[in-house]
Amino acid sequence: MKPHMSLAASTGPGATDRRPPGIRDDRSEFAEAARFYLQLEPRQLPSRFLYDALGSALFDAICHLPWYRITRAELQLLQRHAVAIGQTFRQGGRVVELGCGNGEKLATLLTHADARGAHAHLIDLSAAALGQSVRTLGSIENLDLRVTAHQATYEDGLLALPPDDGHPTLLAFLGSNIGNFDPPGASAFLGLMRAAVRPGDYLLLGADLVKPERDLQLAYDDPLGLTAAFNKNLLLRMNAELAADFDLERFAHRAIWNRDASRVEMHLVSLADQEVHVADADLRFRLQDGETIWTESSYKYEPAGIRALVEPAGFIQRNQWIDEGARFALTLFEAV
Ligand code: AVI
Repeated sequence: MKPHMSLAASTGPGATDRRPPGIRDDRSEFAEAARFYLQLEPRQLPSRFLYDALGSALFDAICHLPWYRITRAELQLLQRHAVAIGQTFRQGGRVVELGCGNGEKLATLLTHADARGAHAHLIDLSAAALGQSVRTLGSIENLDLRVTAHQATYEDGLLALPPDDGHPTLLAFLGSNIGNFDPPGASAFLGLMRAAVRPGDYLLLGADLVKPERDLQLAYDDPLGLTAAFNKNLLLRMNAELAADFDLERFAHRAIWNRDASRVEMHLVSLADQEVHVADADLRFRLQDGETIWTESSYKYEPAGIRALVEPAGFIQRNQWIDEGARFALTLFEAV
């Protein structure tokens, strides 16, 4: 997902959205980004580059960790409130999911809603994710579901949506992917989504909530080390794709709860004074012992903050369901 045009003003890990593997993450784009972001102060890399094939597999594994509760909490909320959510696209309407992953969330919603005759549009950059989602949705029986896959950036996919023919539309942006945008980037992206629908259509947004620091630490620095591997894989990726010479032993994963900014930051910490060469980015630089490369921001919200973020884009909040244990919110907005 890379609604790049509208987000061009944003920079850094907090500004970049999650993008599944492949397609436009070609090497020259990766090299260009590495060259630019690794020279900033503080050094950083856009989080979308976390998702090559191995990174995506590691992220899928993270979603099964007991400490990372977003995915399970969201599935439960979708199941529990599917009937109410299903009213928004009624029979024969459309559901458009941005970043469909393996299709499990949409399948859960459609199975438990009265979604007969609905038309699901899946927008994702990853052909593998789209294929998996189409198979998952295809296996739901008795729904008379139509499924269209759009292999595209979010922005291009939204622009390419066919006219709605008078049918209501529900846009679904789940998994707290919104949290990987910084606030200006999130607002720009919400504006893009609003522009793709008409008054009376809906947006369903999954967003992770502020919770005790200890819970956030365990979610983003898990005892099994999967999140550390997910983060350090960026170095492996630069070595493999950009002829870099990062010594993975000389870096550690660090997750920091930045309370003032309300975000968890992932960093790669240099464990020594060292020089690094990223040959294909034509870049050589020194890292001091303890210096970090900032690789992701994951913003956490208060329930009212979600409303405050979304409504200025041209929506009005209609419902909000919260999993208090996991501190996760699913919020339904109507376009006005
Ligand atoms: C994809 N995104 C919403 C995840 C998050 O929680 O920010 C990515 C992730 N990073 C570390 N663990 C999971």
